[in-house]
Amino acid sequence: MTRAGSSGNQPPQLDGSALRIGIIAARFNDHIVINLRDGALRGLDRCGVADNNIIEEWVPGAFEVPLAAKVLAQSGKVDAVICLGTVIQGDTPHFDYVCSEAARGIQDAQMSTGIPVMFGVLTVNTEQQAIDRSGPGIDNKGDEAAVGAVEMALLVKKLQA
Ligand code: INI
Repeated sequence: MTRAGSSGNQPPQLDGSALRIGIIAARFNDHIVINLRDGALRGLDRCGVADNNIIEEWVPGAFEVPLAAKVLAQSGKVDAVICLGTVIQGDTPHFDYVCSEAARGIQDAQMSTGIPVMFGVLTVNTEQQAIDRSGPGIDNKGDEAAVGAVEMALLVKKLQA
């Protein structure tokens, strides 16, 4: 069944021209995260978000992303926040702690602020999996998170109106 305004997993046409969007990106594995950031900027551009309505800040690692995202969401300066990072499985349980706290903290940031906070953090077993998810196409997870941020920001505004 096709529902009005949707087709498969594609969001309806999104007009982000009046939106202000934040990006919080983790420097750890920045050779991957920079490509997620570029993907996010492409996604925002396709949705009509103006360059001067984008605030971008970097933090040391994925573990620090939730706090920065929450403070930015609380600031009143943005309508949604895109969180970007890359956590790659290593030899110790560190991976599990960083992933689960990043995911938990990001969900907490959006639930406690009422501002959409998108989970564009790769949690992968190998570097190749990260490379495959941060390429130039629309399957780039930063791009995906950006389009989701615009969709959610517009939805929250509509529901609040
Ligand atoms: N941070 C990441 O963003 N990705 C990782 O793969 C990673 N690993 O593997 O350790 C990582 N660790 C750093 C962590 O996010 C914090 O910055 C650090 O623990 C200081 O709080």
